[in-house]
Order: sequence, then C-alpha cells, then structure tokens
Amino acid sequence: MNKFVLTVAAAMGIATAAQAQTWDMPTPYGDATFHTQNIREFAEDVAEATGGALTIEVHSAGSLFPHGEIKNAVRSGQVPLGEFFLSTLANEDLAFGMDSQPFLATSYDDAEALWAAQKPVIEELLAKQGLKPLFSVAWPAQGLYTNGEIATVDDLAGLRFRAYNPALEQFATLAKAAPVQVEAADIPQAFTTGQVEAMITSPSTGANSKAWDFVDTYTQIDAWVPKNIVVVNQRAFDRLGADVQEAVLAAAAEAETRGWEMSKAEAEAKTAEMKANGMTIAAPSAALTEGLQAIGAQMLDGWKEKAGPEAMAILEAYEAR
Ligand code: PCA
Repeated sequence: MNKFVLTVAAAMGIATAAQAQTWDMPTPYGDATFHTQNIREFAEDVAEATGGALTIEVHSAGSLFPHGEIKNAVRSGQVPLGEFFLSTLANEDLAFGMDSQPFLATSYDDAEALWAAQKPVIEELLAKQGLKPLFSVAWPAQGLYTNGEIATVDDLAGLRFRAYNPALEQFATLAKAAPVQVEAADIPQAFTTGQVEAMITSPSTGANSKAWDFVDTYTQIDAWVPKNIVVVNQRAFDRLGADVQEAVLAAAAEAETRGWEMSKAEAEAKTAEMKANGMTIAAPSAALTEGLQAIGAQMLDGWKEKAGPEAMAILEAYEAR
C-alpha cells in the first residue's frame, strides 16, 4: 500500500492489516504485582477484541521509563499509554492525592466512594494535559512494617521511613520519622543497605518484597487505600478507529472491575503469606490508632487550607455520600 492510501485509510479510521499497531506501555511495578497482571489481561483483551489491530506491549517494573517519568512520557506522546501511582501527582493538584490522606477512606467501600467523587475532577484535570484516564485500581489498605511492635506514635520517632508520595512523606515527618523516597522495586535493597528501616504499604507490596527478610511485624493500621491509574494520550486514542477505541474502553472498564476484585483477594492472601513466613500480624493498639489518627486530622486541616475548589468539591461530595 502506498503512503497516500495509508494516510487516507488512517484518516478514515479504517483498520487494515497494514495498520496493525503495537503500543508500548510502561508500568512501575513488577510482574508479580496484581496491577501488572491485571494490565497484561487488559492488553490480551484488547488484542483479542481488535483481532490484533492493536497490540499493547507491557514494560513492567519501570523498565521503559522510571515511575516518575511515566506520566510525562504519555503526555508528550513518547508512549501512547502508561500506568502510575495516582497520588504521586498531589504536588500538581491536591485532588490527585486524596486517596492517600490518612484515615479519610480506609475500606474498599470508602475507596470506591472516593474514586466516584474524584473521577470527574481527575478526568478534567488530566484532559488539560491531553490525557484520558482508562481505569484506576486500588491497592489493599496500607499497613505498617517495623522491627518489633509499635505501641505508640512515639515509637516511630527517628526511624528511617520509606515513602512513596508527598502524603506519606508528610505523615512520616509528623510522626517524627525520617522519610526516604524509595520505589517499590527497590524496597528489599533499601532495607538491606539500611537506607530505610520501616515502611507503610499494602500486604501485596510487603509480601512481594519478602518483607519477612528485613522486618518482623506487620501492624494492620489500614490507613488509606491508594490507587494506580492507567492513562492514554488523547491524541493517540483519537487516531484509533472507532471500533478499536470502543474495544479499548470496554477492556478498560473490565480491567477496573477485575482489578478491584483482585485487590480484595490480595489483601487477605498476602497477609496470610506474610504470616506463613513468620511475621507477626498485629492489630494496632488504641494508643497507636489514636496517635496516627491525630496526625491524619492535622494533615486534613492543612489540606483544607491549601485545597483548590476542585479538591474541596471532591471532599464535600465524598463526605456527603
Ligand atoms: N504498593 C505501592 C504503592 C502502594 C502499595 O501498596 C508501593 O508501595 O510503592
């Protein structure tokens, strides 16, 4: 087919064998992560539904772009789509970080309600950057990994504490710990080299990093339920034929539903895996819960002072549910 015919075919959105394309998709987390597994299923569904017209090649564990660059790589069109941890964008707008506000949404029901309130605003904010959200999936609730039992917030003072977003950095600082930003894939090394000695993350990431190799206690503080998001470059999406676009959106909707189910199943299975590997699975003491919730309340007060109208609207919609 000559170039002219191809261009006309492309402009008309006609899928031809010659047009079959492959999309590279960077993701931050490793292959054992349920988010990655869910995304691979999404890619298979798209390939199948489009009869191979669109193939998505998943590049996991930050192998194509480091986590912190994935959003801008999609925005600039270097790659057509990618996944990242939504709340890492909280410095752009507080609306992005709300799922990581300590003790604001701590169950899956809360998290679903928060996402429903967040979604229209996130869509609008990302649309300004030429990005379109495809789906978002929650991690299991975030718990505390330490050596030895943490009876009160005071026990966290001075600990080198792994952080993964601005909210956790602030939370650790307010607990008088010393936050250090570390990507999930680097957790084992950060502990073995002494760069960090405690963290807050899900049982998924805890078990996948073999937390039992470097800490002995998991305290189920269930502090927040943060999400990953998959976004596509709007222009790349618009260039797809209408039938392919439809297939992508249908597979994305399925991936969102499936991902939340996988997350729920993981919460229990991965906690059991940590227990089976010798970790103590502890409930937080009343004093610890009280202390952590006080930090959460302080953070939310500060948040309200800085939040723009969009972020405030999310909070109000969520709280009015
Ligand atoms: N795992 C990711 C994000 C939240 C989670 O549970 C991490 O620890 O980086």
